[in-house]
Amino acid sequence: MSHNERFPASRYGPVERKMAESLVELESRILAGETEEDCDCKEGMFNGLSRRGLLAGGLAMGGAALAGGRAAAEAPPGAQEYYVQPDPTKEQGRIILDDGGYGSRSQFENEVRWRYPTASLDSSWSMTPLASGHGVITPSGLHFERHHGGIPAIDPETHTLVLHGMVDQPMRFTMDDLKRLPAVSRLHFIECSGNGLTEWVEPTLKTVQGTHGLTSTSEWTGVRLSTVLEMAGIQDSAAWILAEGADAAVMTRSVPIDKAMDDAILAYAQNGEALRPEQGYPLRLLLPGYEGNTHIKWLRRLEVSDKPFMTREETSKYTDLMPDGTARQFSMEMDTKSVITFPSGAMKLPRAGFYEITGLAWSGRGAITRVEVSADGGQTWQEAQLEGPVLPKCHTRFRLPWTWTGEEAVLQSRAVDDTGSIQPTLQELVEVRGTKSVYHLNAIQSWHIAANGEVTNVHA
Ligand SMILES: Nc1nc2c(c(=O)[nH]1)N[C@H]1C(S)=C(S)[C@@H](COP(=O)(O)O)O[C@H]1N2
Ligand SMILES: [Mo]
Repeated sequence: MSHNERFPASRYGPVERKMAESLVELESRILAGETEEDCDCKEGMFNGLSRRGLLAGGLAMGGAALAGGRAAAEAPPGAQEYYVQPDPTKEQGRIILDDGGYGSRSQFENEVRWRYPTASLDSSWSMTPLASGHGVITPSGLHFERHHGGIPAIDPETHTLVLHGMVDQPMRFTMDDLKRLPAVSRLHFIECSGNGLTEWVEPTLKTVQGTHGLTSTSEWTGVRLSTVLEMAGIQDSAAWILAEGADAAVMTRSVPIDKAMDDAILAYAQNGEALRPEQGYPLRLLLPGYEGNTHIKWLRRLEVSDKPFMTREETSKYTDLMPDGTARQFSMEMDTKSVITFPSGAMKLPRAGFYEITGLAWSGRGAITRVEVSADGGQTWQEAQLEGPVLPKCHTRFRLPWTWTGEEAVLQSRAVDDTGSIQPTLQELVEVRGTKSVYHLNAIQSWHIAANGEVTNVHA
């Protein structure tokens, strides 16, 4: 199928199409790297990146992975190359704090985020390698990214958050002011509503990193937004609040005041340490379950109002054109969704026999109550086991023991949340949403297992 049919102009604007096309190219280049002669993973289930594939990925990232004096580039990003003892019981291991005291991952682990190869390096995405993840927490260094104007370096000593508009007492907070207030720590996913946008018309990207990698989960720590709103005193007619970032994009979104008073967090920490710069250091807005775009990073201003602000990101962008020509606006809550991460696209099952099928399920409206798995393309379903604790608006790990007979199979997962919302098939979703929008694809994902064990992305 040509890219024009795959990304038809009725659904994809020129920007989305270009982005989707280049992502397809990038993924195939990275996968091609794996077949180079230095790859020892051809027969492996997980089809990890070869070092060469990694370099290709690194170059696509604008050489970033090669910068910083690591000329030899022996160890993968985030790792250091150490001497490997032939028998580690016969000599001392390396000395403590050799790495300066922060630590690094094993030199044998090499998964990295992929960047959507957009035209510019500062307005871009990167995607979480979901296939190699464990449990529900995304390592901070692998959290997906979406930046509209690059990643600013902000000094927390001078950064402030201004709160004004329809409040009794306008306020300005330093980071120290915020850190004195009562804090909460919560696990929540963030998902970009563009996650899966290449997949509407035909199965397009080959890996789960490509099809689903714009969602990640962290433990976020910060002050509840309701705490500072109560301090400032919001006026009776207050209904919306504008959040503004301090990046070059000056990203702005309007948030309903009920959400702001409910579970919104002014987050300054992620997975037990300060936010990563990529995630909005020193301060970001966390709106559990809402589409990623609303989680304003590098947060510097909040303005309370009686109406939404109709910013660019909630009018020309992040709206969904419906079949009747009207647009859904403020489609905030991320829909119930799940995906099998093992086995998933571009892997190869070595032989028939036992495997544990596993994946992630999540809903922006509440907690996952049930995930069912099918191995026959949706004809029969079996309930998977949910790994507890099952938290609201958070990735939930599911598992199901499976014996592969060695015959062709189509694996699918279908999630249900505690509002009763059931993950739809792609056909059901298109019947409701039509063919004119690219955001909010939460359809059931299908992975085809061929008789030789190869796993591919299909529409079933
Ligand atoms: N200031 C600012 N906030 C922002 C953005 C941005 O470009 N600038 N991108 C948004 C989008 S579209 C998404 S999906 C999330 C991504 O958050 P992450 O990069 O931490 O994964 O941040 C949102 N917040
Ligand atoms: Mo996004």
